[in-house]
Amino acid sequence: AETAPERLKDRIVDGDRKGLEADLEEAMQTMAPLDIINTVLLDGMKVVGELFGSGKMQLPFVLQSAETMKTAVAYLEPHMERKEGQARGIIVLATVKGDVHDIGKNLVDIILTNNGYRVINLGIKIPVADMIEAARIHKADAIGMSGLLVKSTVIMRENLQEIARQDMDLPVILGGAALTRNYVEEDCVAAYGTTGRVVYARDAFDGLSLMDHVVQ
Ligand code: B1M
Repeated sequence: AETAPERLKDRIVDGDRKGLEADLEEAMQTMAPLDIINTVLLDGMKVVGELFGSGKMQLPFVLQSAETMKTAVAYLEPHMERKEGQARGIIVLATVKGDVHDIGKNLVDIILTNNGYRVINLGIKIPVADMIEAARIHKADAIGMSGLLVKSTVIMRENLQEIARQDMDLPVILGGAALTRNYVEEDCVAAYGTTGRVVYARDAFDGLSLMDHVVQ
């Protein structure tokens, strides 16, 4: 490929980390780090998803791509603009039980952190009890759940029922590729029993504006 962004996209698809940093440096001469992630790198992951979904790519190679993506994001992160000042709010963030996908969740973490929020990132495969406990301990303003499997959308709805059962009335932000706005706004809202307290984030920026909205 000719340009650094084109090479970076190929690197994600091929899971090729050799020379990654040089290409990232070159791309940063003309693009902001976040734009590199959102256009170039996520474009590459999209191709990976399509190849995997159609059986043209095997799981170990998907893992290589994911590792390359993570390395690239980690390299770019210190170069991102960060809003200083008082913490604007606290969110407990987790990938739900049974789900290991964390690239999207970690992007949400970076974007919220860079915009003044304190993020308690619990990691992957997190049972709802752990989210509830962390929210209590840290006096969180919101809980954010991520999950990419269809199965995870069901878990999210169950988690909401459990949070409601615990008499917690925190806003919850849901995100991940298998979710639809309709599912969140109908089924999940019904499960939680409160309107306007469960919201759907299409992407990480949506997560930020929702956080700005729920924490006032
Ligand atoms: Co998996 N995987 N995977 N995978 N994987 C998908 C999700 C899949 C759609 C691929 C496919 O078939 N086309 C498919 C799910 C099918 C389904 O459920 N219907 C799938 C499968 C089947 C599996 C396994 C079951 C495969 C197997 O073992 N046979 C297995 C599951 C293991 C488990 O979880 N128990 C598995 C494993 C893996 C890897 C480990 C190899 C790797 C993950 C590595 C990692 O994350 N550390 C992996 C990957 C990389 C993918 C794809 C290719 C890419 C996911 C990704 O990182 N995208 C994925 C294909 C796809 O999604 N179409 C796929 C980039 C990321 C930035 O996007 O996370 O969606 P995303 O985040 C977005 C938004 O959704 C949103 O913001 C981000 C963008 O700004 N967002 C939030 C996400 N969370 C949010 C939270 C918020 C707000 C916004 O607030 C709280």
